[in-house]
Amino acid sequence: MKKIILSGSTATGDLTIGNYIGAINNWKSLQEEFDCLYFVADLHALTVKQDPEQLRKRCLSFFAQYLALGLDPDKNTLFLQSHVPEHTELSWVLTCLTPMGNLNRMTQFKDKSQQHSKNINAGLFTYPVLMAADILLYQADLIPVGEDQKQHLELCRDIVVYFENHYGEGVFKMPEPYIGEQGARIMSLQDASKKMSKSDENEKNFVSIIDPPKKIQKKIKSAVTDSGEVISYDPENKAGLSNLLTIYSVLSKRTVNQIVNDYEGKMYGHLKVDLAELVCETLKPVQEKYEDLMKNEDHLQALMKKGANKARERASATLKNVYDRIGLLPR
Ligand code: ATP
Ligand code: LTN
Repeated sequence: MKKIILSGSTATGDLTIGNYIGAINNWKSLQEEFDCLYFVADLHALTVKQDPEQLRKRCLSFFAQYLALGLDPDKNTLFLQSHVPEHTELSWVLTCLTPMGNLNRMTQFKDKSQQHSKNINAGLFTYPVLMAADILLYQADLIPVGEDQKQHLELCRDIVVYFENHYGEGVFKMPEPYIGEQGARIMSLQDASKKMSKSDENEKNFVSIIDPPKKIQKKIKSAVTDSGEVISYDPENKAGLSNLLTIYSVLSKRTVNQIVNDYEGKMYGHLKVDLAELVCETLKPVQEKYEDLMKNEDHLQALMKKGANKARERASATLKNVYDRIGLLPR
């Protein structure tokens, strides 16, 4: 039996090369060895204000980008979170087991409620419980998530313990974080002290997967670096430059040292021009596939439906067990 992997990305903003390098590219490499479920977390997106028309478009676009980036719908279960109603059903059960105190400690809640101080809704607070439901429904063994999501995964593990203390064992599997080989964290292009984030208000901070080449060139060219002249990897003193070197290294599959050697005696500008070209080259086939996919919405809908059906089969089995265990009558 293959181990089960599950992960998702919230449907906010535009998928970036940070998401690609830090998440989706790794998801892709796992699809041969594991039983993988990847979804678009559209329900999680509702914790911030959304324009309905934009959200609809974005969900379709994210799904198409998953495919274009190489996630194979035959090898993986690819779906939209809202297409599997068991997520919200289990989420309610888990909400009733989760102490407020645990949620109060979540740093993402604290950060996001500062960012969205006019819309601190209850969903923002219970976000991690829905995430726990996402994971536990599928008996997932391993969860590839970035640093920022580790605390949520820890909470999910706590919830399993709370459930088992009250209702006994055997309903959920205890999930573990999956730490990939290259856990590269890509930083913002204008401020390398914070991570590249897809819902950043300033689009100069990130390169989106579907940015046209001209835009990519412009953004990389205007990436903030120090005023030095020697190309070297030094995240502390040359954070901006080091971030560009990291991106270069991951996309070219060469070590940072090799790249630094190649650029000996050259200026930052050279590196930027070459990096922009590399990013455009890497994204070119992805963008072509994406354009193709977006032309045929019916096909995308059909793939979504197929994925959701596959997911529901598994999710409903877990939910049935849960309802039975907690004393709800069969329907
Ligand atoms: P948002 O800005 O909307 O909060 P995000 O860019 O942080 O979004 P998520 O949806 O939270 O993206 O994350 C999707 C996946 O991408 C997660 O596994 C996360 O760890 C990874 N990821 C996000 N940003 C980066 C980054 N800059 N570098 C590496 N990995 C990243
Ligand atoms: N909160 C996650 C997205 C997400 C997720 C999940 C990741 C929602 N549910 C379940 C892993 C497993 C994020 O990365 N922002």
